[in-house]
Amino acid sequence: MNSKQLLKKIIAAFSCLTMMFCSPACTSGDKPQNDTELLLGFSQIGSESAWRIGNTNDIEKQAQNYGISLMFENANQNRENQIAAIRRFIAYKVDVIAFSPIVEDGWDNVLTEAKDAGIPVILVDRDISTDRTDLTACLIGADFYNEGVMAGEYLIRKADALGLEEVNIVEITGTANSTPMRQRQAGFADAIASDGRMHILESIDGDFIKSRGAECMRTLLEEYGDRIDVVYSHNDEMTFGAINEIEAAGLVPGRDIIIISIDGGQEAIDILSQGKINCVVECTPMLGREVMETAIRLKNGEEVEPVIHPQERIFSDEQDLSNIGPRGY
Ligand code: GYE
Repeated sequence: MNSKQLLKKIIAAFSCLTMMFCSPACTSGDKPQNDTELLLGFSQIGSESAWRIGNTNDIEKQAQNYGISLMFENANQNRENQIAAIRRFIAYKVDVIAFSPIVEDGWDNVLTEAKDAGIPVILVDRDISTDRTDLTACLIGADFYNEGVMAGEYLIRKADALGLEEVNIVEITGTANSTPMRQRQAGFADAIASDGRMHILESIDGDFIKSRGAECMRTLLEEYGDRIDVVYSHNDEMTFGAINEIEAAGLVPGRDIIIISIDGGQEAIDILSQGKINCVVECTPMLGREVMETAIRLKNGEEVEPVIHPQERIFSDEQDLSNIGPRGY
């Protein structure tokens, strides 16, 4: 038995064990038909948010559903760990590599190694920046620019509804040089650009992490005090951190300060329903099914779509929020 066969046996045995201990909620109803034997290496960014954990759970669940052996690596928010994981996938001769690049730059070398080894690569969730067009097969992830646009358009409607003449915004951004950070910023800025009432006082890096979101908000409140009309935060975790700080400063989030978030996990929807968040733009982490379908197609040498965006919506205080189903993350 060579090392790849051994690895597949170990992963299969482990999958059986997890299946035995899994609650009924882990098993999904209709099992997809798949006869393709496949070892998929997946490098995840980390566990920084409910979104990320939901994404990991979905990838694991769908790999099991499709009978795909998964070699899963968590990089703990570190690009070098991701590069090392991809090198391990190449050494193990996985059939397909999928990964969510924490930042956009720095991937050319390792992806050239994957290409030379003949292993197709799927970008999941985030994009890379490169002059090469032949290093990856496709991108499966959200349209972050459009999410920013939806956030900006909501704010214009809200300012109209409240009759605001001047709107001072602070922006708490995600991980610097990551695709969602760059595109959520650009989409929002473009959407409000021609509205003379809108002023971005400051954009500050919260790294998609709750504690950083809180720190950023503390700094912003010290600097601008009650001049702040709006917080636009690039993910739910940073929003939660910011809300705690706003309340600690004696202000009422959702009323004294308009709060706009992105992701739409269960906790954010609950807080939206309580009125402490005004708008949440959905970003779905449920990308597992597309990833598995695409990996199978690549293994079989079939063509795949270069970019696949899931459908996304907006939740806000403009709507009846009583019938939003469980979010699953
Ligand atoms: O919004 C955030 C996560 O890349 C879309 O990363 C993802 C973002 C998501 O940590 O919560």
